[in-house]
Amino acid sequence: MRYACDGGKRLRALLVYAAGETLGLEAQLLDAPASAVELIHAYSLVHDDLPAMDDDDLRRGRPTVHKAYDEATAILVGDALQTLAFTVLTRGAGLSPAQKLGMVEALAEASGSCGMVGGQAIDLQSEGKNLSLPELENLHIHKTGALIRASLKLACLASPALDNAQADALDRYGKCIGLAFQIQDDVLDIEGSSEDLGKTAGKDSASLKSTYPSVMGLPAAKERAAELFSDADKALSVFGDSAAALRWLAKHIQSRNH
Ligand code: GRG
Repeated sequence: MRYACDGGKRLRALLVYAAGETLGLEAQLLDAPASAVELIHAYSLVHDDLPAMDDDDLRRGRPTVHKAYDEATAILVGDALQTLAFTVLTRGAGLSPAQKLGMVEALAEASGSCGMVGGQAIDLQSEGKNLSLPELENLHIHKTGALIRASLKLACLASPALDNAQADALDRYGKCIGLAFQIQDDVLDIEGSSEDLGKTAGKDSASLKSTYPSVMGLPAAKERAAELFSDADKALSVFGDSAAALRWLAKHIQSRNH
């Protein structure tokens, strides 16, 4: 489990903390939700890499968990990381029982069949098919976007005085960032210096998947990502300077090369 959690950009945790800063929350309140969302993310990567799914040999520049250990261990590691996420949430310091319950519900919803797992199922069913743009967008809204969006929601749930305009703005930012992140991931697979570039070389599943560049062409995919980053920035206008960390994160994601 420690091996699976090593490394990574910690993007989802950073989103929780940055949204918390925007809402004027103490960082300590966000330790549990930030850890929980990263644990779910780590579990999803371990299972996504399994031979029955994407069958990848490398993750974060090292052998995947089933390569470093074995397949049965990787399944159990994913299972245990997932349940640990909810244990961590229930023990969140400074959060009321109602806040913890809300967070458990939000994270479960985003991770399960209506969120990330649902997206992964659509992804598996889509292999070898040419998806339309709305179909591809729907896949990624669930597979990658749901957890990114949940990161913002977890921060909202830690706030005692949140108004609807703030909640809507953070949700819009999360939606835009989630999709833009995925488009950029597809673009980096083609032209970036991704640390995992080539990890799927020779694996059938990688070449059978629709991507933003394959569906709309590389220039249009880059344009769509830029548009989404700009929409994310606009969504933050209600916060003024207090959203500086979220603006910085969006810029950082936009300029990443892995
Ligand atoms: C197996 C239930 C289940 C779900 C898997 C999220 C997911 C669903 C699979 C990941 C597949 C993948 C590589 C998608 C591309 C975009 C993405 C989510 C990349 C990994 O996230 P990063 O870049 O990873 O935030 P790090 O390593 O930085 O944490």
